[in-house]
Amino acid sequence: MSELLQAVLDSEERSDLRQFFSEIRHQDKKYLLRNDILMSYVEYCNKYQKSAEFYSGSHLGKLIYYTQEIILENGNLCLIIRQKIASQEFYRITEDLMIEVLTIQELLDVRDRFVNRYHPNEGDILELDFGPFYDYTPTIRDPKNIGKGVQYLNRYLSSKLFQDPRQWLESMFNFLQVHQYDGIQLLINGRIKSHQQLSDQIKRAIAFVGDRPSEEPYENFKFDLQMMGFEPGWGNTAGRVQDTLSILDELIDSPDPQTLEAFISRIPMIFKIALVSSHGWFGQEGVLGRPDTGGQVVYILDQVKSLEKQLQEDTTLAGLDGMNVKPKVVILTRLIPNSDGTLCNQRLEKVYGTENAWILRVPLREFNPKLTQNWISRFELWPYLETFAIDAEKELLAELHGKPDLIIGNYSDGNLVAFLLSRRMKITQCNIAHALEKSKYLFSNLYWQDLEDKYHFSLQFTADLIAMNAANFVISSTYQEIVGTRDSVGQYESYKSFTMPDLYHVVSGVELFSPKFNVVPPGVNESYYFPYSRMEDRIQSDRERVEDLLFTLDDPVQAYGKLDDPSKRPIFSVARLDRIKNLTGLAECFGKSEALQEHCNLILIAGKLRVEESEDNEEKDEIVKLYSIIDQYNLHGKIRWLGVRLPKSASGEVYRVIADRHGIFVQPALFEAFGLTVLEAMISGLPTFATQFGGPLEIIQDKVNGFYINPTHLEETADKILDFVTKCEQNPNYWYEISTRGIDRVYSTYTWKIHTTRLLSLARIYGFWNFISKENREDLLRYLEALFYLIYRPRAQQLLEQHMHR
Ligand code: UDP
Ligand code: LCN
Repeated sequence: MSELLQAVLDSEERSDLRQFFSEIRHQDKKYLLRNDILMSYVEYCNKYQKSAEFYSGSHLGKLIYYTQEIILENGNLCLIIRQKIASQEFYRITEDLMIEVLTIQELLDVRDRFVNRYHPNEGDILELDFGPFYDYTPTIRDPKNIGKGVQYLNRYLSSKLFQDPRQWLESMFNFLQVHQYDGIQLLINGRIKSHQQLSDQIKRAIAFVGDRPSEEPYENFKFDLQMMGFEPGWGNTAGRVQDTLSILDELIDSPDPQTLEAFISRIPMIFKIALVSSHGWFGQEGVLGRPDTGGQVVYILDQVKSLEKQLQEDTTLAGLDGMNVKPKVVILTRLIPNSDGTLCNQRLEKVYGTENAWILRVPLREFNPKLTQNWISRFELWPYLETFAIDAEKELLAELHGKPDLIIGNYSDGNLVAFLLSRRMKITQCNIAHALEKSKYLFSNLYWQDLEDKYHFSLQFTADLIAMNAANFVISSTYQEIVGTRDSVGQYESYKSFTMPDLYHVVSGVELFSPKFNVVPPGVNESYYFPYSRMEDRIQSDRERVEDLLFTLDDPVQAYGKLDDPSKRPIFSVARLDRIKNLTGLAECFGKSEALQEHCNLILIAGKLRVEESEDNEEKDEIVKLYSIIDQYNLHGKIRWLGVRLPKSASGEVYRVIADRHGIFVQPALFEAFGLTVLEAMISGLPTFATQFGGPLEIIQDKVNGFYINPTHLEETADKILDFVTKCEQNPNYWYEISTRGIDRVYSTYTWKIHTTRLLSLARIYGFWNFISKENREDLLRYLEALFYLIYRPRAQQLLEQHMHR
């Protein structure tokens, strides 16, 4: 039993526990989430005049802190306690404090009963359990190492592999033989016939290149190497070839995981990459701002540019330039015939600033042209994905002249397509979620049937389970995306167990300790976003135009609000007008603090100004709300609301112009999976205040290079900002200090260069281990296929029927 629970029971706090539970029993709420539990506890402590020491220092206080949920059932309480990251315990506690440990199955039944969806007489419900498939694969033990999968895998597998040197050499020899580019053999040829010979020839070749000037180009001695059994791929100069061969030589003689990683990272095995973002509305201009795009599009475009560059660099270093090797990256998305003036109806579009990166658009089959000719929300796309994958495969093969070496899925729908494609083509699959809806929408699984018409979560969560289990590796932007924090459940963690009443129970949905999870955060586009102080790279006329737009321009089409005093320090934010982005919360926070209004103006860039311009209900509500907050707090003269969506070049200048005026950036989202705007603001030099719920918690180090805010506590947030502003007024250096440290933080940790180097190294290493260990995942993949055909597909077809009648 939970040590904490036991400690409470064994101490005099036992009566407090009984009393507290009795208070809970008398509440109206029967399903309490963490926030409700904490609030009830505060009320309890106030009512019974408990000391501050008791509130947080007692066993009970700690127990409450770790209790994620309480469900009331027939006077009993079911507690879900998460005392450790990624691990939960379940208890039923009766009125007289009898305690029973619940199994996950029992807990899921409790939840079903709570929503009146428990029908034991009609037979058992389908249980999904991925646990057994992970029984034979290595798993990380310490939760703090979750997300460092590849390091762990390397250590684990190398120690196994190196135990049998003969076998190890044999495997390496086989691995070196398989690499080709467009049918041309790389690395070694048939002259090297065995692993013993490989080892001898490596030493010969090292001696041979060692006698040559280090800078001598590979082309000069390539035929000599070929005679010894070595094909292109080892390096572009004598020095580089010698280096690579020496690493391999060392690896053969005294293998260790670091040397192995260093060697595999040099192997030319990735030339063609496909990225899938199927729900689309994917383009380079005019596409941001639909409810479902935004960061995902920005992320992928920047990632692709950086990937292409990295692949080119790697190819050059490997000495393959002479072979006319041209890496290619393709973003696969849907073609949308009615594309609203964007290029989303164009089959192929080159990615700006690249040589060989493309957006490839494949249309959905025309089931009901009224729908399929148009943009379709990501929540409705499910019926089209299977046929999309079939059609896309042909197009991809044609476009890439063969199979990609790596396929990267984005978001739930793109990851499902990536699964289907990599299953058909047998290639390494990487998943990127950006955000998982399951934790974004409260009770989305428990009430899925009520939400189905609007959201189709039964399809989305099934797709998620399939894709995340199928992926060879998963990239997350943060640690907490996988397993949360001490007090909050991670996005992937929320798939560990859950009920979809009447559909299935998931008793083990994902192995969070699997080395497939790797934290690889994104970067920021450094040609658009750079520090305000780099005046030499800024264009004076752009700067003036942006200044005018932000502070003075009188144009009702673009801007609402005229500032009484445009010289006040600007508080700035930019986001889509989603409820969850909470720009209205920021306006209210500003409205509530007259002191803040005395010192600052509030500048918001929020896409639209008028309800008529929006097709999205959430957005419409937010527009109405923002106007009413401005009126309610009489913010006229103190706020500017810009209804524009700026091109990137201008948006970079916006942050810098705010920084010129020693302004600050606030990201007030109720939850933010990662938060690219936080990086953009910080690299521009803006002291940043960002939500403590989600990714920003890892990007920012509180009070060092930015600040956390709790966007649900408006007064507290206003005070934090005011405190900073007052400090800066007393000591202008303070602003510079935070600004500089923010810039440093981004350059040291969040660049695309770091991201892609890591990503490609992961792809190579997972590819290597798949080859070497012949990891047998066929049983898992068959199980996933069964899920796809037996659960996903019939539901997708049902939805398609509905679409046909629209
Ligand atoms: N963005 C923009 N114009 C806007 C709003 C947002 O260019 O009016 C960009 C913003 O600069 C950032 C991205 O869209 O690059 C939003 O990404 P983020 O991760 O902050 O949030 P998401 O929209 O993906 O939830
Ligand atoms: C989606 C989100 O919601 C953001 O938090 C991320 O920054 C963005 O995607 C890019 O990954």
